[in-house]
Amino acid sequence: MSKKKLVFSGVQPTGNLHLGNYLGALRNFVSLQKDMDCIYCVVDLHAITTFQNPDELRKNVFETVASFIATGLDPDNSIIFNQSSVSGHAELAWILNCVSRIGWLNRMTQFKDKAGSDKEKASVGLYIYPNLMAADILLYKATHVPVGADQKQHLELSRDIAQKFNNDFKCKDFFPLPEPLIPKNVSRVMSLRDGTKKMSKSEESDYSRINLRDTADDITKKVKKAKSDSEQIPDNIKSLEKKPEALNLINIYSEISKNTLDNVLIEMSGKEYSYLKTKLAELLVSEITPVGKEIEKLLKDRSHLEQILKKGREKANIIAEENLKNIREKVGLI
Ligand code: AQP
Repeated sequence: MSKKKLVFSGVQPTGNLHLGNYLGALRNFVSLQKDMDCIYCVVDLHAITTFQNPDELRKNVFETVASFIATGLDPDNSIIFNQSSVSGHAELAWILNCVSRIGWLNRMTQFKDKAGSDKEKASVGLYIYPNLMAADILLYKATHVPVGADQKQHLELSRDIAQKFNNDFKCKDFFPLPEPLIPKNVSRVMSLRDGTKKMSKSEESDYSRINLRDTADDITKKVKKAKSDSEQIPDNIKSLEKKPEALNLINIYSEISKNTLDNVLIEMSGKEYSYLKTKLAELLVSEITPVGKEIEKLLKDRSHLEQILKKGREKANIIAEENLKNIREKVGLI
């Protein structure tokens, strides 16, 4: 690790990665590798904040690594590993549990969303999840964190925790305050069935999302069935404000075609959504299905994926141990 800026980000191994993960995170991860040192982590400790079947979890860890590689992450260039294999994450999380404030956690909207109406029954892990996320980032003193907009609040909390640690232990600038790197246009890819909810692995209906492993047929069918609008496509974005599903399709099309929203509206205005859907499905098939095929190929060689994780874990552990030594000293732990 030589360059000054350091990127850290994680993805939960909770199932098939989807277009939201791809546009909100993975595509960004890949482009950052060129200019910065990057650490990409399969965050299995985050995954178990909600119950995971152990066999499924193991399978999903490998699938997430395969998805990283298939989208273009280079294990010789970036550090790729699974969170639980570097024990420093859990150790620093404990220290940060003692720095973070209950009032701060009470404001986290993701906990409210994920815990649902019966918060008393949610795991303690789910509640303190943002402290573990802060530990993930600060363990490496990462300066930049590429995430989707859904993680912005957690990242702000990580900054608050870093700042409080630096103040409490009188070590100004010890932890850098990590900057979020949030994609501008599609920071939040929405469900194809309900444009007010984000596209998510845990959403019950598979028709709500495009998975990276979907076949061309699946993708075409899902796009065709996606909710849109009965009116023609307007020539301005304001008219789409109350039509979240239609806006979502336009946003995805703009991102996948690498065209601005204004240009997309010039191209599409006055046309039916079925026209947009046909074009969108074609683009998605050509961008996503090669990734899916690569994932399938990589999954056939488990030992190769294990090697990637092993190499990543060793490199991550060196940085983590070095930083932890200083952290323990600051806190007064012997
Ligand atoms: N819909 C989305 N739009 C944009 N970005 C997204 N991300 C996730 N969903 C979208 C970004 O992908 C990265 C990895 O996310 P994650 O899988 O670790 O956790 P998540 O945000 O909780 O994703 P899911 O799909 O909703 O998982 P489940 O259903 O298991 O909770 C993050 O950078 C995230 O912002």
